[in-house]
Amino acid sequence: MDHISPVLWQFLDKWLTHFSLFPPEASKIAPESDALYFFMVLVSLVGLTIVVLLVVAFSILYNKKRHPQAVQIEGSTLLEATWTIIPLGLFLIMFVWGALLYFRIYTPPANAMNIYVVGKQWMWKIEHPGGQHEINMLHVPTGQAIQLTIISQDVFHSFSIPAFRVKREAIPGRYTTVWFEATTPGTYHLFCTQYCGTNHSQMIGDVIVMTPEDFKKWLESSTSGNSLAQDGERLFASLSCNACHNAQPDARGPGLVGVYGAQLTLATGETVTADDAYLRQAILDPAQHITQGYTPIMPTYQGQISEDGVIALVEYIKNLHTDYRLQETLNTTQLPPNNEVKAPAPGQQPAAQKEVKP
Ligand code: HEC
Ligand SMILES: [Cu+2]
Repeated sequence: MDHISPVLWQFLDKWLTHFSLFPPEASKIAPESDALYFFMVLVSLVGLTIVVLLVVAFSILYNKKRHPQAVQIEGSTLLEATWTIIPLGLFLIMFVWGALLYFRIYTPPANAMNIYVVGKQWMWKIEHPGGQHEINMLHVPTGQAIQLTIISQDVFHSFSIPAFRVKREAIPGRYTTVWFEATTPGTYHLFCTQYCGTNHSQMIGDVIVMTPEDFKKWLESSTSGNSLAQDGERLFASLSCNACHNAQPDARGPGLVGVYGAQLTLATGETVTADDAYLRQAILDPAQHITQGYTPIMPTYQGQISEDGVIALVEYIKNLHTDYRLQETLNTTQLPPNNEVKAPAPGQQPAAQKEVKP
């Protein structure tokens, strides 16, 4: 932190890390979060010292031997104003400082790389957009904002990386997000910090921070062959979503191309932004939000698709930038082995719609 003397800061940091009171600071936000924390500890210590000094001083100065007869003193506006305004000012500093930090921690930058995290009794499943899956491990590069989209498959969990000063609840039925930017390559602890059943204490893992080059190598060596969006594409076809969402003029469902991030008008006249959470709900509980101009005919898929499946579908819809992709999904439930689907040559009609298997 630049507003604290660098020497003092390094001393504090080294000392605390050395005594394991504090985890290392391995993300961009960590020193900032610590600075606020130390400020609060400092204010508390000063307050504690003042109170202790006054208690001791008063009990000596005004004890019964010196003052057998108590004298009542009443009213001092100056004194009362002082002990009101100074703490108020200090608390307001903490409030504003904390709020600014909070908004930074919970508002991912637009260029953040998204990674999905599914918590379940008792493990963390990590899914990279490229289709790399990990269990109780999270590989990330340095110098890149990483956004985590977190959900639980069963009970409440809490995803925490102390070295990054990052923690977020994993809630069943709802996506939550948090982001960080790792600064130092290394291995850091990953915890579930919410008691979630018998083996809660084993719901731990490692975050492996790598240089961007090493991370690229890791991504290439850990690929499962299919990206998440490709998994989603298969699922989309095998669940016959394309019976209604097929970008045809007479389609019974709205087109899904470019829907991610768009402003949708609902039948109630409200507008909503189609983010991850909205897409998830649109699939699992379509009756909740009916899009204007459509009848509520979409069946609910609650209980039929796992959280991993929903993530794959959401990732597929997110990556639908052209109708062509949707047409391909229509044409086949089995993608070509290399998954390389060539775009149609300019002027050429996209592949015609074939019959969709029921
Ligand atoms: C029987 C036809 C039908 C099927 C099958 C169907 N949908 Fe829908 N879907 C609709 C209709 C109609 C709407 C618009 C009304 C609404 O919001 O419920 C819709 C809305 C949506 C939306 C919200 C987007 C928007 O613009 O409103 C998403 C996302 C979606 N569907 C995804 C899917 C997925 C994924 C599947 C397969 C698992 C699927 N749908 C299966 C008919 C269908
Ligand atoms: Cu847990």
